[in-house]
Amino acid sequence: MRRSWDEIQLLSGGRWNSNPSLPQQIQFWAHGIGRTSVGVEFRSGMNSTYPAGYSYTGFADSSGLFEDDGKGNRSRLTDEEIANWAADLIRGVPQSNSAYSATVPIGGRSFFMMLGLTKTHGAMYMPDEFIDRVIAVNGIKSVDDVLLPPILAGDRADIPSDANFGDGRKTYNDILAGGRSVATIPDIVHAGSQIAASEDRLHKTMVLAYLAAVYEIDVQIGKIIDALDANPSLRDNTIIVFTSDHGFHLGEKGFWGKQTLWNESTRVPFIIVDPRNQYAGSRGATTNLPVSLVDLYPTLVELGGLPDVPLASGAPALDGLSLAPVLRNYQAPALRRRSLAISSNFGLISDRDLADPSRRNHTVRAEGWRYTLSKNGGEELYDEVNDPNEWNNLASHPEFKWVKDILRPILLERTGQTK
Ligand SMILES: [Ca+2]
Repeated sequence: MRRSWDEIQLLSGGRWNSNPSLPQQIQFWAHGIGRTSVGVEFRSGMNSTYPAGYSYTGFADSSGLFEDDGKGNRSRLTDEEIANWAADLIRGVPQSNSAYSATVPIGGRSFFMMLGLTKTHGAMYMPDEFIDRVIAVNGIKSVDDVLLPPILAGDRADIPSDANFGDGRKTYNDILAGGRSVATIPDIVHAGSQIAASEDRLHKTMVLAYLAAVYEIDVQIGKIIDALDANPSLRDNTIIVFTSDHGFHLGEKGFWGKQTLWNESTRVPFIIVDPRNQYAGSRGATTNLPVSLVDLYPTLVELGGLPDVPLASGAPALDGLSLAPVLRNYQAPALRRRSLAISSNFGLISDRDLADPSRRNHTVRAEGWRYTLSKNGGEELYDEVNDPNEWNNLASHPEFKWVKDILRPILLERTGQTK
């Protein structure tokens, strides 16, 4: 089994929130932005762990809630605080009077800034202006006009009983706590993670709130990008990465939430912008290459021109692959045969075994296929080209055994799964 910086969260100690320390390479890069002895601040709306020796100055409210006096005055969202802080720093505005911390304006040397925005995390409780904007832009007259994602009745009939989703009830509770659009929520909470067809209107309301949260994020990112564009010394040489830690079901497979091993949950936004990139053919392009968040670190090391990743004596190589070749040529022929994305979850909360990494559900996404193996040996196989909704589980079809024969050993080797 290979273990590396980027798989620590998956494999060490059975703890799923043990984020690894920022690698030394990036620490070096980060020098100069902050005011601590190490030199970086983490600004996040989430109460996450952070490397020893770093200052965490995130905002205490991880819920994203806000106060509104009903007269057009509201407190700023966590995301707005973070984006404003970042934009000011990029503009060179001195931060000594900041309510949160004093920081040194960046400029004149390399820097690494990591910003964690809270939305689209629950609660799905958004200021009216964001909801109203989504309604206006999409020409929606009422919540009944909201489009729902494609959902196949009985979709889960062909998957193993022990697969594949996490426990979604907390998400519903978050929504409940949020108020606004779901104040009159019916039985959906009691239905656990399932969305019943009769609850169409509630479902559409939830999707609308989610879209408003997406729009809110878009606004904050716009502020940061505008600040970068206005700073000539940073605009043309600052690498931007936008990503997330997971995707989200908006009802697909009867599920609202995260922590499944299907596309809706395992896929993340993943945008890399390197304004120095001279290969214009890749600019704005997208690729179907399966990539993974473990690729981010080697990618940043290469794009930043940092020395190769130092590994302790006897340590295995990193699992991630630098995606710099994709920026140079988005078809990245050299990467195609090697790139895989592996995701894991614990399954239902009542059936979790946090002490044993081999007792989790794992999935591997290769180009064109997904193969999933549950901790009890249940299998799923999807043809991602002809069945992008992952509706037809092909794991028991003899004609696709050849796919399993390729992907199953890879999944076993990379995850320590034994069944
Ligand atoms: Ca199905």
